[in-house]
Amino acid sequence: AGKLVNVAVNDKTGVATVTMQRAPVNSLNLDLLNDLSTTLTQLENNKCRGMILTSFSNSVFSAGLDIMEMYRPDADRARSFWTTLQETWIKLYGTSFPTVAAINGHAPAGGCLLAMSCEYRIMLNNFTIGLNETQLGIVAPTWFIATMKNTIGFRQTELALTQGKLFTTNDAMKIGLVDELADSKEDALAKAESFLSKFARIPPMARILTKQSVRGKDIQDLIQNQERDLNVFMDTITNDQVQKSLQMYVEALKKKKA
Ligand code: CO8
Repeated sequence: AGKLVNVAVNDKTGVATVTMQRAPVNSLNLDLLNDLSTTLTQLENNKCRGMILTSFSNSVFSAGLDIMEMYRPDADRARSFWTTLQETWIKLYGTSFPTVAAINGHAPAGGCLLAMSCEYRIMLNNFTIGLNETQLGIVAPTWFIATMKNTIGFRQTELALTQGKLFTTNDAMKIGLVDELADSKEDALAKAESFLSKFARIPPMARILTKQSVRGKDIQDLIQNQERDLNVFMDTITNDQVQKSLQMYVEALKKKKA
């Protein structure tokens, strides 16, 4: 992989634990996305049996997209940033191996997207998760929305997205955004292994084709509209009003500390 992602493979089960490790909050910049994307390709090539996605941090799973990639951006870098995000999602959403997110901290926006792109979510108590884009003055991309609809349904998605709602672990559990609770990271990892072990008894080809059949349409939608989606992103982040919102958001994040 790369230095921002650690991959540990369990020799007995063939399950890979993929740990994002970009301090302090795993915000998804171009480098972390590149490492995630490369990792997914490597796991695919090495016939991985299952993947657990988690974080090095004990308070943040991922803070979502790195706002600094969108704030006063360099156009070329912003284009490759967004293209890499699209490609990472296309790979993660469509992996041939089963995937679980062990959400051991907050998972706003892009962090929630990563978690929802896995097939199963186990979350520790007292954290938050959701697509809060509208709170930042931006509209969640169509494929973020599709991923959420596929996870919690149309009604809950509409309610959550229009408010930019971040759910507590318990509330996320109630609406099915999270499948299982865990008391600690160790507990979450054990529960993830247990979920993945169910597939030992399922014919792999039937499992893979079923997953493709369930998720394929939304992946194809993005592949067919990749350029248009990139242009929407570029138009959004070069909009003055959006830049003002991002500036206020960046300042609020910094002020929180003082
Ligand atoms: N990007 C860049 N830097 C960040 C981000 C981020 N997303 N989140 C936090 N940081 C920085 C903080 O500014 C702070 O920096 P510094 O140390 O220089 O002051 C440092 O990371 C640590 O942050 P906190 O002190 O806030 O850490 P906490 O542990 O107290 O809180 C949280 C962690 C809860 C994750 C909190 O940092 C937070 O809420 N972050 C913002 C999360 C967020 O709203 N992300 C949205 C990103 S947008 C996105 O993912 C989708 C955009 C889609 C674009 C579509 C366009 C068309």
